[in-house]
Amino acid sequence: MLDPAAFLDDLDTLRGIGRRGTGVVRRAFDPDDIRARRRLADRFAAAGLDPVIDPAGNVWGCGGPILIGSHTDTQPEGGWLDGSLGVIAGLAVARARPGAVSVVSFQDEEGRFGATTGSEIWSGALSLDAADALTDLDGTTFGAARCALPSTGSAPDPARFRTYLEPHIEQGPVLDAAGEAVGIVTAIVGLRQVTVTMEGRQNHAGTTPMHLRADALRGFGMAQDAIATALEDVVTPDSVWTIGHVALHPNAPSIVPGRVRFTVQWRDASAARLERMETAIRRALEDAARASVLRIDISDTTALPPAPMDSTLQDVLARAAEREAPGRWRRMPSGALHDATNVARVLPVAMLFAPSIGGISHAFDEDTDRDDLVTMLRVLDRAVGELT
Ligand code: HGY
Ligand code: MN
Ligand code: MN
Repeated sequence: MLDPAAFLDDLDTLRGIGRRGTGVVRRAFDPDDIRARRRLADRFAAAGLDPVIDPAGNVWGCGGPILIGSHTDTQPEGGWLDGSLGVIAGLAVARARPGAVSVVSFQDEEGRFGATTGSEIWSGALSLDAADALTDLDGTTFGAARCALPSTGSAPDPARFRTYLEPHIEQGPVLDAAGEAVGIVTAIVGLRQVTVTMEGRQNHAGTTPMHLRADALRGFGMAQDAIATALEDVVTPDSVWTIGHVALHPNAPSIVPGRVRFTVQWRDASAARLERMETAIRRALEDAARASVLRIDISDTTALPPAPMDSTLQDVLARAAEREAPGRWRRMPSGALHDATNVARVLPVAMLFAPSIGGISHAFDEDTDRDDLVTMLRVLDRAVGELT
């Protein structure tokens, strides 16, 4: 029997690990992430699942052929539901349907080191050796970080599963604005990202004449404008691009900045448009560096392709949604990235969304009405019933 109270209780308990006010901080392999993963393994065991922490830090509760999950690591300022909802919903359905379900919390979905690193490794798209060389923004490698969470076994073979279902919050405004309870995902957009370093000449802020400066921050400003202009003819209203991380060196009031490092990330549903955006962005960055007399280094591109969801599974979820929330659900694309993108390489996958209040996520005040969380759980359980 499905136990919504136990499900909400488990979500609240997980929220308590790394809690910051209403939100949570559990970066992949930080002490709170590790504490949460170990506790999860215990909860899996208590539910009759066979717990495994694999070498990449993914936590598995092995049971039946329907795999349900998401991630329990967070952004540097994360919400309490992003990722956790899918894992804890999977656990609740596993308890309700013994022998039907396995559960997983993939590691580093939020990209401390890569982008959806744990599921990328499990799906075979990234080797553990290559992952070990990935670094976070402070220079720590994935290989060094994962030593803090010793593996208890190898990851299960994808062949033991039939299906992957990932429940998640929408993280955008559509369902909340429409007063709807459930989203059935049609496809996940693709993402690309580069890290850029622009270098000029660090110098004295009082004595260096303006015309002799090679100011890295000025070059950054020009690059930002150049990217926006270059993309005007390439994008649609649904395309997005973000400069989300900037580090200025040495970042002091009386020093002309000598170096700036920043990320440029762009997302779109079309693989061809992602490619055209990349050409435009790289050219704009080179042009801005030349115009501001700075040296520039642009990293290799991190790339995840757009991923369509399995249409048969979408129909199963849609039937379940119509029973649990008649007339209050829709099919919709996902603008956020998910582990389902990688798992789609090895299994048929589908996703369902619960509304995000005000469309807020990747922020401490991310939230969802508890009735909507329970509705999503019931839709998931009904769908698993049909698939069993
Ligand atoms: O960035 C994303 O879309 C995901 O939440 N990691
Ligand atoms: Mn997520
Ligand atoms: Mn996220």
